[in-house]
Amino acid sequence: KLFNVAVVGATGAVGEQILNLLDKRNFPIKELKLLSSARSAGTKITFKGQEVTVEEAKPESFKGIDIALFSAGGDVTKALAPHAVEYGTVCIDNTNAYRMDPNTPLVVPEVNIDKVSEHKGIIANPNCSTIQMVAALKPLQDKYGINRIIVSTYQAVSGAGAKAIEEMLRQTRASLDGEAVNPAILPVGSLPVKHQIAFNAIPQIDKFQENGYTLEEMKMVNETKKILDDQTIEVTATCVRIPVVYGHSESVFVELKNNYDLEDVKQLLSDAPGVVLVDDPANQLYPLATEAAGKPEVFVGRLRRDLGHENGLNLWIVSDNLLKGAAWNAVQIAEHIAQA
Ligand code: 11C
Repeated sequence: KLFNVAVVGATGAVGEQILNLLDKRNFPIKELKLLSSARSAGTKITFKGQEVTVEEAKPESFKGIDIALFSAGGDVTKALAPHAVEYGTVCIDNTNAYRMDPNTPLVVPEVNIDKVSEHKGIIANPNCSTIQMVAALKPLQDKYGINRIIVSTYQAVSGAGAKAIEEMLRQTRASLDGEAVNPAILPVGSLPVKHQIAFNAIPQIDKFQENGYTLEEMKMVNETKKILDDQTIEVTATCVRIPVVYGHSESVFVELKNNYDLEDVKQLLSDAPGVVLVDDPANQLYPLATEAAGKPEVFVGRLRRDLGHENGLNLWIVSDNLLKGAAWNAVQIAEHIAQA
């Protein structure tokens, strides 16, 4: 069977990766519609040798569309996805708009693909930093149970969009040349205060919430509990932006419910779908953002038994935030729907 597919946000950093993957995976497309804001409409994109003109996304754009992949920001999803659902389109949404909606499945295929069948028109793709963490922790949850997670992230600028990449590169050159860095985008484009990202680490990703955590940190807390389907798991997150272009890295402490065998944990992670164990300290092998960039898997290493907590385990988790963290996870869901 072939499908009419729409990509909303086709000109953005994630949209570009979605198109690459639909092409590479030979997704069974009958007709491809590329949609964007009015600003980017008219852009021409070549897909499988054919030029497709990007159209402004409107409610009626979804008539006849079977599957729509949204990555144009939460406001766009909120404005358009309900109309798409009325036309019978299945929406796979990369934004934060519906993730915590109890009627919307929040899906990481390696963890909870069965939830897709419960959808009522919209399936949410989790935040990038959550996806890679739960993909690695799921096999440990299944075998040993999880009480608690403490995570600190080292997130790439591409998570904040193409303009943040440009800003980091521009500031790096300016700084090396002894010129002013003039921060303009990070940490949050819509907030008045900006900070230098070149040669820096900014402990703020997205806006602060009333509880003192940032929205990115609260996404990790709430989405993790929903995806791992256990509201009792305690999650503490500190999310930090660093001057890396592609690939989020995470230092994770996980307290398991039961005593574990470290060699068994390594075996579980070696066997886990979509996970690659890179853990050979003797040869200085561990996951690196530069190695994970461009690859679809989640890389895990630096496995160590905690020195204080008997059931504590420390690990380092790295993945390409635009691929498994966004586009690839969404295309995996789309493939699942197409095969159903
Ligand atoms: C970042 N995690 O690195 C964010 C980007 O909710 O999908 C993805 C935001 C989201 O800045």
